Parts: sequence; structure tokens; C-alpha cells
Amino acid sequence: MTEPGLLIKGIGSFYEVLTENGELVTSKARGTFRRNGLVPTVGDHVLIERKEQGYAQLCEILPRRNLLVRPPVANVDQLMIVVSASVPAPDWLLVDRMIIAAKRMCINPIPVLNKTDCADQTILQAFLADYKMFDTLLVSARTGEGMNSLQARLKGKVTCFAGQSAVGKSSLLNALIPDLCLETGDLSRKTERGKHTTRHAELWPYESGAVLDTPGFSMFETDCLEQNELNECYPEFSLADPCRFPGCMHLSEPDCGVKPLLASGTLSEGRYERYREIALDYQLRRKHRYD
Ligand SMILES: Nc1nc2c(ncn2[C@@H]2O[C@H](COP(=O)(O)OP(=O)(O)O)[C@@H](O)[C@H]2O)c(=O)[nH]1
Ligand SMILES: [Mg+2]
Ligand SMILES: [Zn+2]
Repeated sequence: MTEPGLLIKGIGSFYEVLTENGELVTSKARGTFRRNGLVPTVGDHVLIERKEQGYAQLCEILPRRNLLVRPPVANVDQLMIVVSASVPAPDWLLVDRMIIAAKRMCINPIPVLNKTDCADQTILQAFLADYKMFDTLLVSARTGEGMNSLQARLKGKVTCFAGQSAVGKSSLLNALIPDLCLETGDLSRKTERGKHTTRHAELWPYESGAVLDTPGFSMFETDCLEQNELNECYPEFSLADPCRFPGCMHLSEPDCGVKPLLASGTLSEGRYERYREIALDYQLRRKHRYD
């Protein structure tokens, strides 16, 4: 008799599996996984079989809808891309790259502006202009502003919190789950110890879903994208008229449908500037693909 569950934590060769009735069961993986190159991963939907003495065997890993590599986590539904409205100043290029990576993995990207209690107006305006085509959230872990909307977004989903160091990822999670007690702190404190704390991924069950804090940021490496694949990562472009040339990169080609979006404000100058950089980067990667 097997039983379904969600793998929320791995410790050595043991895995904590949350069953449907909310019980945490420590399970040991069957040896065949390793032989088949399968590694049970946090976020996996699994089947376990109870053995005697409160011990279970992890028998099967159900098919994954996606798999992030660093940190390893499977079946992520949405990505909270947290940026700070004050310090540290947002790295917008990183935000745009994270959006692309998320979309490529069928993860819904949600830009989240934290620290609205002390917002720099330039940052706030840029955030609103650049990401108006996305689901966005304005929050403050400190004052609680916007936390209800954030909470509502988490129901029934596996949500990964990502972003630069010190934007407030852990503070947001602590505000949502008071017993969590994740370490928080400013940038200078973090860089001192940052390199020594290699934490493994762990999901925290929350509102019939689960949340995950990612230490630092190195989870996404988007390899090589075709231009049409890149286009699909920009919701703004879906409002464009067709370009004259099928492979149009929307740079300086004549009769480009994307350029007019700038005049109408559908596509912000900031997003477009960064798009150019990203598109040229992918063009270069395509050229060197077989080097
Ligand atoms: N003013 C303000 N500071 C915040 C807010 N959220 C977090 N911080 C502070 O920002 C710093 C970094 O927060 P932390 O949660 O450790 O960021 P993380 O590296 O993204 O996990 C800490 O000093 C927090 O107290 C907020 O909403 N408003
Ligand atoms: Mg943190
Ligand atoms: Zn074009």
C-alpha cells in the first residue's frame, strides 16, 4: 500500500515527506533511484510505503513539471522575484533575467517590491512602469503592508522566494510564518558569513502549498534561446503588431511591431533597454552554440 506525499526536506539519504493528512514521515529512498540517476528532490510528489517502526520507504517519484538546479527544487509553481524599494538598489537586469528563466520553466514570475515603508520614489515609479504587464505585489515585511495579498497568492502553490541578498526574502517569510525564525540581517553582516552557510533547500508547508527561501541567487542559468522563445518571455510583445521580418529582433529592423509599444508606454524604456542587452547576448550565444 503506497501513499502520496510531498518531499519537503532531505537530510543525507533520508527524506521528510508530508502526507495528505499533514503527517511528516521520514522515508528512505529505494536503492534503484540512484542506479537510474534519479535524485529525490525537495518539491517532488512521491509515493511512500510505510514499514514497521515509524519508517517508510520512498518508492516512487512522480513526474515533475519542472526542476530548478540551484538550489535543487522540483515542481515550482511561482517565483516571487523580490526587489527592495530602498537599499539594496534593484538590479533590474537580474529581475528581467529571472522572469525569462521562470517563464522558460513554466513558473509564474511575480515581481514583489518590498520595503515600501521607506520607498525611494524613483525605484517605485520604475517598478510600476516596467512590470505593469505582470502580476506584481507591493509589500513591507516591516509594516505588514500588502502582506494579505501576498498571502492570498501562496494558497495551494509551491512558491520560491528569490532575489538579491538583503531585499527581505527571509523577513517576508518570517512575517508569514512566525515560527520560522529565519536569520535576517543587512548586507554587511551577510557578506561576512555568506560563503560559509551553504544551506540545502527546504520547503515550508504554508496555506495548503509551500514556500522556499533561496539563499543568495544562482539558481537560473538560461542556456541558449531562439529569438521566438525570447519573444514569448515578454508579455508586452503579445500586444505588438507583427514585425515585417519573421526573425525580427526588434533592434533596428524596419517595420518592427515592438518599437511602437515604446511610444504607447506598453513597453517601458527600461525594459526595452535591458531587452536589447539580453537579446544581443542570446544572439551571441547562438553564434557560439557549437563552438
Ligand atoms: N525598512 C524595511 N526593512 C526591511 C524590510 N524587510 C526586510 N528589511 C530589512 O532588510 C534587511 C535584509 O532582510 P533579509 O530578510 O535578511 O533579506 P534577505 O537576504 O533577502 O533574506 C534586514 O535588515 C531587514 O530587517 C521592510 O519591509 N522594510
Ligand atoms: Mg535571507
Ligand atoms: Zn520587431
